[in-house]
Amino acid sequence: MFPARFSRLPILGACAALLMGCTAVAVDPPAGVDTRVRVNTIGFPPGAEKRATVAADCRKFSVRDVKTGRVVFRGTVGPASVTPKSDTDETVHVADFSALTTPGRYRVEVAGVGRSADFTIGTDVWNVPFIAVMRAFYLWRCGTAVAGDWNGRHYAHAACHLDDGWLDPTGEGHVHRDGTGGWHDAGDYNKYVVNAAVTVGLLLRAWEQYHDSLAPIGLHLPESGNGTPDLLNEVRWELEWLFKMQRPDGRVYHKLSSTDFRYWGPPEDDKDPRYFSPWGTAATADMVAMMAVASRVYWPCDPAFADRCLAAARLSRACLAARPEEVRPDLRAFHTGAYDSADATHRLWADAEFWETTGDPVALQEFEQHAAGFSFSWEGPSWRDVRDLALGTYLLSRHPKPRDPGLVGRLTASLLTQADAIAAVAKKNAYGRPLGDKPRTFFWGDNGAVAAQTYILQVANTLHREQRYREGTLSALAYLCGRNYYGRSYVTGLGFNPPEHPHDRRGEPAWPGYLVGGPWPDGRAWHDDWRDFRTNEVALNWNAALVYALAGFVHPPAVRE
Ligand code: 9MR
Ligand code: ZN
Repeated sequence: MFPARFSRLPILGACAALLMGCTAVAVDPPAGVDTRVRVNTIGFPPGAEKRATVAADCRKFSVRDVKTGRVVFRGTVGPASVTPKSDTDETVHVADFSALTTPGRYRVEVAGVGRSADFTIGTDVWNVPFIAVMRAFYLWRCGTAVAGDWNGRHYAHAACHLDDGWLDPTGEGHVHRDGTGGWHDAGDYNKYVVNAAVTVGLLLRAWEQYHDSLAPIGLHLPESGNGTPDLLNEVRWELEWLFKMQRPDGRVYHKLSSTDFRYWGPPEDDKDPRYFSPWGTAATADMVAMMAVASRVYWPCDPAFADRCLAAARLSRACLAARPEEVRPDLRAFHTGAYDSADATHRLWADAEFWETTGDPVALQEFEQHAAGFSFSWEGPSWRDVRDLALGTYLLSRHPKPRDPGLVGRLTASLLTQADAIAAVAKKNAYGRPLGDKPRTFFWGDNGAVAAQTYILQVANTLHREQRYREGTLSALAYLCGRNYYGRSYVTGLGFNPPEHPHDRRGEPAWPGYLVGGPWPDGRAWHDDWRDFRTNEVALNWNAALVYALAGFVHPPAVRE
């Protein structure tokens, strides 16, 4: 299906190297910027909606071309909107400059208030963020040395956690088993299958929906230029670890972790012993789903690897078939992340992916039977609930075998209803935040959920093209990149005044390309403080959702043949 495109990769690898050196999104010094003028500080595609939020009394605003010094747009802010007490308790105005479509570098100036940080209007504004946020996965690699440069700084660590790990908590005795490799989960260095699953699911869904624009994007990986597109090279690093989490009987260990979060420091100096946990059915179902998707996605570039993936999917599927009852992992030996969730949506996802890859009629029958009880979510895929990945696979299916038309109709309606509602909330919210501003929309990892909501919007847009779905996704990106209460980017190394002190055991300066968890329990509760793991940690699942959102807006550099 893809080989013709893959053959261009060596040329495009060079483009990637160029992009890595790009300074278009260099961090501006905060001097001169009034953070009451809040705008997406990465930028806007020329034809997109463009809004800033001003948390001050004001009327007139203008947009200035940073290079020429000329004012290129004048406008009047919209009527004051008072956001509810549950959000940020402010009175704000919205400045709309969507009519400005000329590529360039600009800032918003508000009479009597001050100016925003600089931003870009251009077709390819999201390319470099995509590369940085995707490369963050490479920098998360465990069991190997990693290195990279960003904004003039060098980031590196030596090979880590080469002793992973011990089987004691599984009841298999004091036995060593190879569990090296994979990605660290977050600010901590543990490895959890269930969080890996929603991550791999989102990354491979980004690939399935947007491979035309993603295939030429190089990530400057050790594997770059091997004929496999770099997004797939990076995800394979995790898949190779996931094979090691599967027992010969198909059961999947839930995690590989130290017993507590005590260690803080470079990963290669972490000598705390690390253990496999007992297995669970959510992780086992996730293995089926991930390996089934991988098998069809990798098939065009590496059929032998695709076969390994399919064999792994079959093995865990057989194990699940024999265990219809839920098995929650026994995590009593650990005080680290639990990621312990009910298995129903994970099993649903396993059926959907297994069917899509193999056409297995039993998987289809099981999926259609169970899907009857599900609709699309509001928050998008999460480690706790992967129903959206399952339902999305069914609706986007390319499988020739007929699906239940009644179910397709009902799920399509559910998807479009949710997408319409999310887009409407994003449009109405003073900061363009698609989760809205009610108290229950501020929770652990809400920035990740803002990014994950774009899954609903972009799957809807693929099935039923609507400008408002694209605008909803751009609104989510704008919020995360500076149009928020803080007037700051929530992504390390990108945009204006990004987090400098994330909760990340690798320490400072902050490693680049990571979305931090976000404010909760209300909109003013984020702290750029490394001790605040509740609002300022980085994590695989949140970054994957951001990659997915960005993937819809990547424009590959023109290819010279
Ligand atoms: O993202 C997780 C969030 O939904 C939970 O409420 C929270 C507490 O259990 O844990 C979060 O995940 C953390 C994980 O447990 C350990 N690694 C860091 C993760 C991000 O904070
Ligand atoms: Zn490691």
